[in-house]
Amino acid sequence: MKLMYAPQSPFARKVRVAVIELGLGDEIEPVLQAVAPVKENADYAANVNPLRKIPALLLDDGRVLYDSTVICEYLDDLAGGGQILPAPGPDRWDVLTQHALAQGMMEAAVLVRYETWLRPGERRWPDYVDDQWDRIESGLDWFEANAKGLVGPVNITHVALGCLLGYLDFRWPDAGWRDGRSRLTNWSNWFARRDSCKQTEPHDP
Ligand SMILES: N[C@@H](CCC(=O)N[C@@H](CS)C(=O)NCC(=O)O)C(=O)O
Repeated sequence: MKLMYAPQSPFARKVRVAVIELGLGDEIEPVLQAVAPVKENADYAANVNPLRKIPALLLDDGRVLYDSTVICEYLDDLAGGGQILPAPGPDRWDVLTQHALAQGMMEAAVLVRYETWLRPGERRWPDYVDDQWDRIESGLDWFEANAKGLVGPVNITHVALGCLLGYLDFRWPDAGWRDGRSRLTNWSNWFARRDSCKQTEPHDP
């Protein structure tokens, strides 16, 4: 299987962390793929993902899977099921909802990145950027208040949250998300010690 990824992408990192946590490293060949809004990428759109986004997983039988959450579900199945996604039951809904929060924060962070790095200066909309940051801050507060629930075997919420926090450190090292959030900081230190985190540190290509 081929994983279309970029080393700075938090969504692609989610899949790369999941691959390592699930012990599937030998089955995946990473393939560097450059994508960005307003970048024409007709081949990729026609043959891989019409949305022109990474990550995408090319299966050996020719099928293509996207997005990161779908790929994580597929990999979880491949690893026997019930590994990073709980089996059906109340826990599953809690994990999926918390994952949706971490995923939404990641989407907000990538929107801020595009708005401040890609969009020409004269067309930027500071209120929009502030609003996205506000969503990220609210999510961080929620995880700080509920950090006790972040224990136990690694699941897809941990993977997404760890990648989001890593992306904040990578793009905005002075943003200070740790300030007043000691429980989330401790949790992040635990996640940072995992091999899956160390082997997938974000960097520009
Ligand atoms: N919901 C998607 C989001 C993926 C995504 O937005 N990836 C970014 C890179 S971090 C991308 O491909 N951006 C290119 C673009 O928006 O044109 C997922 O979970 O995989």
